[in-house]
Amino acid sequence: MSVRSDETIDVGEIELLQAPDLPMTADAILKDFTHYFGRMLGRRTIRTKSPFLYQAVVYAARDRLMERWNKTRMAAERADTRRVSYLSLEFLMGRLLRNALLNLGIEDETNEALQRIGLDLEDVYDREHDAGLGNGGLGRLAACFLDSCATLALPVIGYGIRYRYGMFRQHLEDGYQVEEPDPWLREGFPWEIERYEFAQIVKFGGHTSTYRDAQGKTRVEWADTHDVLAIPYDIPIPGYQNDIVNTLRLWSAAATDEFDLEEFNAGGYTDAVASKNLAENITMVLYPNTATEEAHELRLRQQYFLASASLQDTLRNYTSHHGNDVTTFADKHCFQLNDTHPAIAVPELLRLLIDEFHVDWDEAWDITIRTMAYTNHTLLPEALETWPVSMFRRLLPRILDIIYEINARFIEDISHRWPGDNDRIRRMSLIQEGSEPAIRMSYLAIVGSFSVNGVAALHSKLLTEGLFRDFAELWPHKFNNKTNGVTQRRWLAACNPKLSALITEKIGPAWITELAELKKLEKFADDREFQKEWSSIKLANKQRLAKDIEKKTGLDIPTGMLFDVQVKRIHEYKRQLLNALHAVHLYDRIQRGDSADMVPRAIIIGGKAAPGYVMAKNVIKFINNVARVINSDPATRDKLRLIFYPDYNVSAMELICPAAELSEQISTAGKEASGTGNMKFMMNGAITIGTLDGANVEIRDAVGADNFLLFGLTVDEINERRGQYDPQAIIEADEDFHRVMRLLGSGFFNHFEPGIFDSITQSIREPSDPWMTAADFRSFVDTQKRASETYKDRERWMRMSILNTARSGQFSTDRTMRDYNDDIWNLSPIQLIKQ
Ligand code: 26Q
Repeated sequence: MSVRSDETIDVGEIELLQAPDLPMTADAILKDFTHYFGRMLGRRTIRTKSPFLYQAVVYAARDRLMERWNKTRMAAERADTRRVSYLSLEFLMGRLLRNALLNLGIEDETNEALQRIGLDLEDVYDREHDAGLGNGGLGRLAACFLDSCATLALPVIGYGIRYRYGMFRQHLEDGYQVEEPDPWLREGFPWEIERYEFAQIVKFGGHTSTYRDAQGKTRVEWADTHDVLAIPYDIPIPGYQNDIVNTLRLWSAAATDEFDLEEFNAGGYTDAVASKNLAENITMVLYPNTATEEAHELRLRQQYFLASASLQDTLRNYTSHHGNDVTTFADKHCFQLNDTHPAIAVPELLRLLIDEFHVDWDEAWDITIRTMAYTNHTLLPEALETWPVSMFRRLLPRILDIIYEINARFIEDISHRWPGDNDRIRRMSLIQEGSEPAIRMSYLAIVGSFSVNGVAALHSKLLTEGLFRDFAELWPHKFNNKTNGVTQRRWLAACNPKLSALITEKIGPAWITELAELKKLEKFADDREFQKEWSSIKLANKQRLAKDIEKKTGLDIPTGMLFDVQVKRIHEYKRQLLNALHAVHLYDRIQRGDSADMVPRAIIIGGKAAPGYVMAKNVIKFINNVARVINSDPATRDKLRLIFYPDYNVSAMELICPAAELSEQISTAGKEASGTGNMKFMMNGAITIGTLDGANVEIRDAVGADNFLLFGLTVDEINERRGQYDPQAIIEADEDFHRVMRLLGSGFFNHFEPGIFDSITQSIREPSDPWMTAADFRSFVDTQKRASETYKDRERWMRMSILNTARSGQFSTDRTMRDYNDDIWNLSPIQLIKQ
């Protein structure tokens, strides 16, 4: 034993946790709960609404995770196998408690423990704030991936940002969306462990200069930088009842020194302390998905902050095993880039290898392109990320040097392959020329990666034929598809306990880790008894949702109505507007007395609009105005409801998808990369009404054309139509459509707010409307009618519903992660050390 200069005592390495595992019994859980509530949190009286109640339950569960977490880390460290870092600016985790208990296998025990002291576990679940560190699909996908990787025992670590404010909360005022900050950390976040010992320094600003080192080699120095400290906070990610606990590591920014000494000496004490903010601002807030908006410098800082801290952390881990010899780095690590948001990791890895590890360019490049893999999530050209070169020069001069060097060498390669093809060079250059030259982040990601994938079969095909065609021609082997999925642990087992129990009763519990097992439900599709149970569970879930909606909006929905649901971010390409037009059409039918055989419907629409997306916000106002008219008209009471579900988030979806009967997946063909809500609905027995877009194509193939309500133009038809699209003519030729547009034009839904929907009606009548809403109106309305007709035939509908669940097996992220692992990552599962 020796005493070091910093007064800590070095006892060598002692392995703790040789103690036996904590018991997983109700007795032991209650004992621990009492300990945390009373002794650690220092509370005496139990009130149902108290956050401390929730916190104490988390600590009791966390202890049990912690043992497994340490063992998982120990096993991974000892085996020193290849691992993956999943880099993402977003992890939309939602709540963690229910999932943790389910995966630990102690939901019943915890429930029993709490019941003994008169508490209800459901109330405790409700006390948790959503960790809303993401915008939508891309962020939630990352969260589902982590659950599946832990369940498959794959050594994957998530790296992200610990935003102080996540996705904004949506309020409605007079039908308008109002954004409010989401202070999700205010009552503390008991899942995280601060790991100050792994803090990293990230550089910004300054300038670069070259010098010769002792060996006479030219080196680059990046000096006079403003440094920011990156502090990691770890969150445990348990696998399903397999004793594996992986890690989500979120970085938080802090000033490197408590205050800047120089400024302090110059007498600017307050300025010095205040400048801490500059550093800490970096992780203050999640940016909404408005890639079309002007570039925000702080967003670029976030991207570099995440990439640099995570890469340094990975290199630290690597060197602890292998010293400074990085030749095998690419064998040991792979970075999966969740869209281009962390693509700056490509030049950053080169910088670290060249400047810090003194590797020469060719070797550093070889390591980089054997290490990076890129996933694309969009087909919209306007959504491809670019950053002004001028911003890079100011913020990250060394990184800009490196990007220029990558581009110079890349262009050299192209001109060898296609001599004199200057147009191609201009098209493929990483730098977009113009009055404000900009870096094309997707091209940087493609050039720097060994794998580029889309997220559904159609999307991946369209990428190689369109946006990335030149690159696919150059490197066909890089391009591949990995169809998205969702984790059935959250999206069926946890959120739909009644259906889960019924399924398990019939086919056993294997589906929880092998979703393809659901196929075994097919044989019950025509079983009347089973259909009855299936239908009564759906009804119970509808009642649960109706209660929640009543609480949030004051509106009561008769649960006999067909629950017709569209929840997702509000975007023109997703065409919430088309859905609203259908609602107006149904209302019009009721008004004109054409509703005798109408199936009563509740149309539920929910989602957030990016704060700067004027058109999307107007669509929300439009839906709310139409809803107010419909819901307050006695003539429609028994036939039609339109509900805008406020503040849609992960926890809301957990109530919504088990209750949905009709799933609206109605994007303009060729615009939705995949969709994942479509999969959650299908898994819970909803029938899809959808276009041939994204993963809808694969959903329809899986469930069969008879069990999917297809409508609308295909990608090819949309493209053929462009240029000769005449929405006016379509409206004139269609009596129903004409009436709908006349209602809108007459100001029927905005009597006291003249003109507010002009931009909406104009967009529908616009020949250059990119979303071609009018083109699909007729086929949408007809197909909705087909849906209603089918719904009347209860047995037919139940059969379709059961078959949707039964055939959803391939849409598990377990399958997605196996695909990534087989084709891109090549990881061996973690083998826990038996004791
Ligand atoms: C970019 C630059 C600056 C600020 C924000 C952004 C930004 C942030 C988030 C751009 C896009 C996003 C999110 C995109 C997203 O969620 N895409 C969805 O990804 C899902 C998972 O693959 C797909 O299923 C959806 O089809 C796709 O829309």
